[in-house]
Amino acid sequence: MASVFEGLRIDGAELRVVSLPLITPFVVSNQTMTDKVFPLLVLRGEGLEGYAEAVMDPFPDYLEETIPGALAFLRELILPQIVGRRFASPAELTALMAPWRGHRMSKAVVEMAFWDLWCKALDLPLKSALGGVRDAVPVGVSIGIAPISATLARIAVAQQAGYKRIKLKVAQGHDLDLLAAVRRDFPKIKLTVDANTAYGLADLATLRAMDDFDLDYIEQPLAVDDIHDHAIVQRQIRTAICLDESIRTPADCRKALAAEAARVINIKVGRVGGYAAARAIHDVSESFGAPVWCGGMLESGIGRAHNIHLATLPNFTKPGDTSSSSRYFHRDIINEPLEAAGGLMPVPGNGAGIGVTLDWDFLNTVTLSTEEFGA
Ligand code: OSB
Ligand code: MG
Repeated sequence: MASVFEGLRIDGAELRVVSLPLITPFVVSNQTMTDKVFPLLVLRGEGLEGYAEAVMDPFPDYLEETIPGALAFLRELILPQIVGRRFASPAELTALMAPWRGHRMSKAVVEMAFWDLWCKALDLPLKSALGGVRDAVPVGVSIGIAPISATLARIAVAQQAGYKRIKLKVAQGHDLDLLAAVRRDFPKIKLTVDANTAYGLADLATLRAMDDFDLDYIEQPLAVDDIHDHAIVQRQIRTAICLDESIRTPADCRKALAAEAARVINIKVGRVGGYAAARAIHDVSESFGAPVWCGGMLESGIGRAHNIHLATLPNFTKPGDTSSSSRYFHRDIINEPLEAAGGLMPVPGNGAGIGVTLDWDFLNTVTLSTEEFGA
């Protein structure tokens, strides 16, 4: 173990693309997903393995990054810089990648896999290394766009399972009637909506009408790059705005909260480029008195485990999107179940790192491509 104090050498890396069929296609305002396709990165060192999955989509639907772009960036630029090199801490790896602009989801998968590997070398749960304070995290569900009757049925199932909040995807024409029907059947549930940038200032009347439905927040109503217009809308509605896509850096978070463009922040470690940025955004939000919650990108068990560890930090006071793996997949690529009970998702594993292990045999059956780097 002494060698860890001199730094941990990354001996090799394995980069796969995995495709897992979704039980139910996921529909949001600007995309429909039938299979969850994602890059999976394994970093090797000290005879151990660190794992992470990347959250960019095949096409640039959610943000600009794409899987083909990420594979090129990882293969040609990042992995050749880090394989064979020794890092004293995850912070040293973050610093190496910091001068490169953008590519946050690609940088995140590398940093996250290294955190897992580093924690395993130190025999420390990831949650402890990050400064987490919980053994289980409160979770809700995110329900995609579907006919109102189907949505009501899915809410009933999630309610019975004990989830602590229901988030509904909304878009123009799939909003006020939906909310009226949901509130008629479920007057008391904790309810939020996520527009994934579907609205503009011209929709102010619709957004204002959402005040009638006692929503905990409206997530990302306007464009990715529009903190200014979010502030205009926030001044004219009572319901809190929560920002997701618009917050990529701690500075974005500071500017949004200072401008009162939002009162709640969604943190996705992949969107913001890794744990260093995610923790800084957590801290900036706390300094403004703004609660945060952990978003999701329909991750497999590897990304889901990372999300759960992150959500143990103290200011993650609202339920996150990291619901049970069995809601998404018939079979996951990890050996351990990641299942919530009573709206609480236990932190996986008592051991080191992310606390879950790969089911390699099943993984091989859902792997589209594999590339090896180094030894
Ligand atoms: O905006 O939070 C989002 C899924 C894909 C892309 C964007 C988002 C989502 C979700 C799903 O809301 C959250 C989850 O269940 O993992
Ligand atoms: Mg969102």
